[in-house]
Amino acid sequence: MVSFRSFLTASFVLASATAVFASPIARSSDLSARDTTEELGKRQGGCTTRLQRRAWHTLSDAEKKSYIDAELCLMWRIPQQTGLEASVSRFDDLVKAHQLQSMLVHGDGWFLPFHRLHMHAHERLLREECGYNGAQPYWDEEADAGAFSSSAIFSPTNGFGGNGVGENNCIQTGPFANYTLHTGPSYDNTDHCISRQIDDDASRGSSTENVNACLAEQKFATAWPCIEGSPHSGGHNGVGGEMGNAISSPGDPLFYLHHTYLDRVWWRWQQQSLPARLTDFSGYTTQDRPAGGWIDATLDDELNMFGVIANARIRDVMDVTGDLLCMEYV
Ligand SMILES: [Cu+2]
Repeated sequence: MVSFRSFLTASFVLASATAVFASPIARSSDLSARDTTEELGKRQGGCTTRLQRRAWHTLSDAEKKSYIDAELCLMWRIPQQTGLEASVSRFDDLVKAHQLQSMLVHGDGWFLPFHRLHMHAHERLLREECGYNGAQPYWDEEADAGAFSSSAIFSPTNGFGGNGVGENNCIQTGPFANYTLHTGPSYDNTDHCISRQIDDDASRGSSTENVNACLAEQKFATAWPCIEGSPHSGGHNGVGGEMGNAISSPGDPLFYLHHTYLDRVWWRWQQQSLPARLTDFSGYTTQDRPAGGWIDATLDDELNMFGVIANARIRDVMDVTGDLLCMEYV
């Protein structure tokens, strides 16, 4: 099994900034309409209409365009709201919430719940701050495993742009070419491009065979390391570049389609035994052993969103059809 360690140590070539962040970001007057999750839950009175998350390749061209346009809005039009160091845009806010606690939300029990909430945060910002009407799509990586380089998801016209080129592997086609990241690589805050270095061999990690092996696990205790192993590494290292960086990988917008694919694997696993798997949760709270000894993660642990959206407890994200997430995979 490819471990998180190999993902963590995936080489990253520091990209020098070739484009200036020339965003005309201005404070948007409708940002005050953003509510905490508690307020939203009260107002909506629970989950009535589930958002339907679909595979990217099943979206119409118009649906793909509306998703990409909303992502560009988060990147270029909506200013940061968290006050976190080096964050300029709302897109940066999401990258920071991952970067700042990378050692807490990988390689331990919090891995799947945190990324589930992080995907929800991204979906919510797209909808509430950038007028997106759809749900967060996922990348059906099983269909592309072993052949990422020929996937339509890298289309320059209907997708996320192509592979990186040149010394720094900066992407130079598609909607996100010439975007300057302010957070990363790794723990640095250095202006750099979105880089990719597609690796078809590494992308085999996302194969149906590997996903099925995780679905066959009987307990969360063994299911989460399986999901974080091959399927997780397959997407990150198969795309490479920024995506190959365990700490700052949310800097590539593909991150959100990759982790939504992984979240769907977890939900498929949970669905095999409901309601039991809505409360099957375990693992430690950290990747490395704290000086005082390991601490068991619990359903009452609070997931830190660093002010991007309200924090949530793990028990609130266990059921994707619950009041907070209110969605389904179709
Ligand atoms: Cu992550």
